Amino acid sequence: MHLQTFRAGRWPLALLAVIALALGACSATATGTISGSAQAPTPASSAAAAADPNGVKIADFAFTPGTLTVKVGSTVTWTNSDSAAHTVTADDGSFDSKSIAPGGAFSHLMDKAGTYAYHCAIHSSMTATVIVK
Ligand SMILES: [Cu+2]
Repeated sequence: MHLQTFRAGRWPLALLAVIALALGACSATATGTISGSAQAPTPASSAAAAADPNGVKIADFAFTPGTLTVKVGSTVTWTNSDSAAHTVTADDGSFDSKSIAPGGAFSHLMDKAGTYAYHCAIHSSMTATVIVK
């Protein structure tokens, strides 16, 4: 008598557990669908952050920009994105990077106003200018 009552009381609990599991599975699926569609394409902000106003890119045997204007006290960084080694050599000898390997970089502090023409000592056709104001 007592055992039968005990067992009868257990069954609804088991059913509730099954229902709860089923509901849990349903809500989990719904949540997954929502978060999946909420993954909107994120704007490529890294491209804007990579733009250095005092940077010169070396690529395709050329300095870009060909003329860079910076303020006195700026550090200019040349990045060699080419497949060949290059140099950043001031025509007046005020700075010289020596050979910059592909993927390498060279920085120089522009602490005096002036117009600095420079070239690549390896490839004489590569010329550019930094104007320091
Ligand atoms: Cu070069």
